[in-house]
Amino acid sequence: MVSCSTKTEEKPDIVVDIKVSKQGYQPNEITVPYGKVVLFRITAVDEGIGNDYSERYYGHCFYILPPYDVMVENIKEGETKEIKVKMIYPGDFIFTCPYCSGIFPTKGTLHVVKR
Ligand SMILES: [Cu+2]
Repeated sequence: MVSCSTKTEEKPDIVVDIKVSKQGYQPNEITVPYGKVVLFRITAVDEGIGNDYSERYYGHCFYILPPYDVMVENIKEGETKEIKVKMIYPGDFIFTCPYCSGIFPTKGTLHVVKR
């Protein structure tokens, strides 16, 4: 399969733990080095948009906007989901929860810095 995704299966250089709730992301400002592989571990502290797991969407989400364009969906309350991303674009990027960012302040900034 050909993919231009920034998602990777490479070994992570750095681990970043993030909590998400209706209060937003904690931390909501994250700085990582350019060129490295970052393992993001996202824990949902509350039920987000809901805890009906028969629905298409529930819990919270972690979405880094393009050009990264990587998404972790449906993180249940109390659950931790992981994604590895190679930081191939320097600059500042928004991450958000598309499910609930219209209602709650679930938005943050990812700074990818060249050393
Ligand atoms: Cu959410």
